[in-house]
Amino acid sequence: MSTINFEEIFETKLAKNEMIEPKDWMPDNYRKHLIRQISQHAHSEIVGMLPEGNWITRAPSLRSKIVLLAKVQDEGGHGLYLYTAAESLGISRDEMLDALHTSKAKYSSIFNYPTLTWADVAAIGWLVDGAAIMNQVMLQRTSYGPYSRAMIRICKEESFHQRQGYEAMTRLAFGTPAQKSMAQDALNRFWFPTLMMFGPPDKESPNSDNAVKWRIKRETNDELRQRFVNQTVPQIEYLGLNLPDANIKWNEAKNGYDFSEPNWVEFKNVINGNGPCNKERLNARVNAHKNGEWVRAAAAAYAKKLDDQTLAA
Ligand code: BYC
Repeated sequence: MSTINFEEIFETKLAKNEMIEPKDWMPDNYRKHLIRQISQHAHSEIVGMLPEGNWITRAPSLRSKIVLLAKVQDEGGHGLYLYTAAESLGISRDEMLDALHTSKAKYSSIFNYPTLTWADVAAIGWLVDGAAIMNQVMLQRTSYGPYSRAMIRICKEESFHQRQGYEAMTRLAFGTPAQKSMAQDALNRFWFPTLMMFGPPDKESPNSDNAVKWRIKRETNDELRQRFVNQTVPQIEYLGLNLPDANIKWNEAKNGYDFSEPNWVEFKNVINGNGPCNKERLNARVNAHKNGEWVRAAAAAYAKKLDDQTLAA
């Protein structure tokens, strides 16, 4: 009797660019890697609602308020698709939220920086969502089916988010001198934290080898960071703003821009809980979870009532 070689089937699917689905056999480390990445991605979306949510009541016009409200709601939705994708790997929502609330799980470093002015909201849309798309376009073709499908929908919405930010930045950059200087200040403060979103340099990225081998990532942290800089520098020039890094210079030989490395010591501090807003962000999430307890209890009681009625019928 022949035995089924599950590992071989898994490897063959990867080699043929086929998706791995929840009921397929997969190596334990592949499952763990995905749970880590997808749950942290979900946490990033819901923590990412906070810095911009802070500006909904202070948006400068009714139009910008409606657009920002829609964007922040989309981010809540992205978190939900991603939690559901992670649940299909055998972890519960409660376990994931507990890991976030006890700082065992990370979320994107960028959301630990404050949004001091309306231009920061514009910079988040333009730069942060721009960087997120750069990474997520690649993730649409990631090897795990539910993650890939979630990313296809998320990317469509992220393009609108990036446009929203670029439009707001354009208004400021071509506005009064005071607006232009607000735009410049936001660019200066968000530039390096945005470059950090792509993760540490490849040579210091412990998860990249497996991620590339398993086709979870199709491009490395450094490759995506370089592409982001190449795409964004002409936009800065179009906006008439000063480059936020004196070392940005076109390099013909590599067909891309040279630029300074972000401060990786600062990055490590931020991802280890010591950034400017880490405590504030985590407290906001923990309190929101506590305040939502009655909603979860009511939903569970209602679901039980429906089940009891079905059994009784
Ligand atoms: N921040 O080996 P590495 C959005 C951690 S939200 C914090 O390179 P990997 C939006 C990394 O987790 C979109 N931690 O890791 C929402 C690892 O630690 P652990 C967010 C970071 O996984 C609202 C360690 O450093 N996007 O768009 O191969 C409003 C070593 O790193 C960061 C995603 O989540 C960081 N920046 O690569 C607006 C995309 N970078 O986990 C916008 C999905 C690294 O071993 N995630 N670390 O303890 C990914 O693509 C990858 O996980 C990363 C890191 C590129 C982020």
